[in-house]
Amino acid sequence: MVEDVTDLYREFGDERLPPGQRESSEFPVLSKGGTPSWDRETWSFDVWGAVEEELSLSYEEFRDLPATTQRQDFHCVTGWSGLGFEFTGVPFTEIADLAGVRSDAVHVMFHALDGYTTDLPLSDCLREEVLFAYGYDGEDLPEPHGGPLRVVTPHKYAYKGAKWVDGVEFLTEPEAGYWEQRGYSQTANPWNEERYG
Ligand SMILES: Nc1nc2c(c(=O)[nH]1)N[C@H]1C(S)=C(S)[C@@H](COP(=O)(O)O)O[C@H]1N2
Ligand SMILES: [Mo]
Repeated sequence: MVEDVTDLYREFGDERLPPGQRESSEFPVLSKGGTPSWDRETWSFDVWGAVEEELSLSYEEFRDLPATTQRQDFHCVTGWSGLGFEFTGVPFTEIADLAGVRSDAVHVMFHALDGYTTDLPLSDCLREEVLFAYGYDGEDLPEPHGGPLRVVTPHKYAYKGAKWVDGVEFLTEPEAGYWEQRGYSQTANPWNEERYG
């Protein structure tokens, strides 16, 4: 079953397409560097920081977690939006529940295989549409798009969705990720055009 969350824009604005965005029929690849390689045997997904129990899950263990398939929009800060992409993955809330987020956690840093990081307030992560996605259009997520695992954040500009994600750090105070240190917005709400911090 595919859950359609393309109406989430109603929480933020009147138009599905955020201001200053144009619809793209393609799904372009945008990375700061090349596509990193990974090894199914040694890959692990780690959760640490302000949690009751730190996690380290193998690829198989991660794939055994409860998953969902959603139709979502995708808004790149450079101005293109993809409408109605289908992603399959594990909800952020599932990981948060497994690790037990401590009451002093307020912020989250995502870590990726290419050294990329991106941060969000915890409340922006604890939403049903924030997924650790391993599937796209019913197939394994292509590696240039972040396979084996990426984050999707349809309520935010897409730089908040770390491709090749393999770590989540819960923080007791905000820290800035890769683009956020270089002037991009920490909150990144497309309907408020929060492109720069
Ligand atoms: N690990 C990692 N994640 C990343 C990036 C990156 O360079 N490295 N680029 C970000 C940016 S700016 C965008 S727009 C989206 C692009 O995702 P796509 O290549 O699947 O379109 O990934 C985001 N996540
Ligand atoms: Mo981007």
